[in-house]
Amino acid sequence: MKRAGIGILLMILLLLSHPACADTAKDMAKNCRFASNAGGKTARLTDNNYSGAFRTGAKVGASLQVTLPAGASCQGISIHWGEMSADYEVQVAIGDTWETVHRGVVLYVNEYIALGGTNRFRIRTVGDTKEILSIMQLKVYGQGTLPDDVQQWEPPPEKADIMLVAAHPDDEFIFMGGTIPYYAVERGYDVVVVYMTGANRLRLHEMLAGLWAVGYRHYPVMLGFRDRFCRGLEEGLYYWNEQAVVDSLANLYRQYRPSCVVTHDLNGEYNHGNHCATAHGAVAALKRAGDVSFMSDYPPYVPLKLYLHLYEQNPIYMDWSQPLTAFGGRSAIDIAALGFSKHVSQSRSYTSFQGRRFYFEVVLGGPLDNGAFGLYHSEVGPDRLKNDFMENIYE
Ligand SMILES: [Ca+2]
Ligand SMILES: [Zn+2]
Repeated sequence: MKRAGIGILLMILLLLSHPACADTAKDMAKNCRFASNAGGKTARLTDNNYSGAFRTGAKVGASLQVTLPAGASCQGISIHWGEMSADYEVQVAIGDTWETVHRGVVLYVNEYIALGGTNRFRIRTVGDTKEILSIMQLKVYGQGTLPDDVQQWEPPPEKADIMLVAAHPDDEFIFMGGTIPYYAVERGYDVVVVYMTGANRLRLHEMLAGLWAVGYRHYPVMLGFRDRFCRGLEEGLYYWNEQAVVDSLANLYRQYRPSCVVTHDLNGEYNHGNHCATAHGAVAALKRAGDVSFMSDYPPYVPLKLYLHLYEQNPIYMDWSQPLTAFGGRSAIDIAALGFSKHVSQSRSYTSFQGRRFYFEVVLGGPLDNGAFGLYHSEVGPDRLKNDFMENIYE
């Protein structure tokens, strides 16, 4: 008994001294002092709200200066950008001068920048034109292990094993179920996630939080079509412009050379015109991408397979309920539901479908079963196992 007690004590001491058990870095933004040289509501930087951004007036070198509490030091910051088109730089204070640690365009809507331990820094626009600095939320991390939800995005893979084409943020989970956690994380395939719409800032930040939560690390591709509810294919293609839809998807096929494409139901899931246009565009783009007379920056390429959600010919079934090693035994559907839970503004939203109220949620089964797909196009023969988007693909 005594021995065990000492053993446990030793173990606790060992755990305490082990760097992996170091404290989680805290967000100190609320305790910082903010100073802008061009106005803007600095309270919006820390209100955990994505409907209004801190936004300066237009100024050459518009800047936000951040001073930490005395004695505190910041290892890095997360910037959740508002609408920002200007180049920017982040500088840390060294005595009376400023040293630039990062400079560039806004690549990702949510960026982490390491500052290496500083008490005072500033974020400013660069160039000799009047620009606006716009930030939705700022996180200022002290020392310790960065929390898991600090997003550090990587560019999309150069070549995709799977390209998932969703109309809107949240469709990737509601209708494509466990595709992202299962293929990108559990099986380690290169997955490119494409959204037809660009979405507003709030939806954009929710989308990134959702992708990050399921372990996806590549920044998604957004085509910027307008999110607008309309009924059916005809309206859907009219609002988005059919040729623009097909050309932009054909371009992406050529650029990322996906072995397999996974997208919406031809009937728009519940006849939503944006979903119809996405599915039909993805199908029509097969031909366009392979057409030598279609000019783009990349050579012709045709994806080997294309799956449509709910397509009744050549059906396959993805049972997302299997336990996954990468997620400690949790299933792809559980993880997809976790991703969807980050879409806070969409929770409890619903549509009417087949005379019934259909709540948007991530569950297997039901009339819009996110495990049910069909093989629309294949250059590698028919599926036999009918449970794997990557069946017959060996490259
Ligand atoms: Ca805010
Ligand atoms: Zn949608």
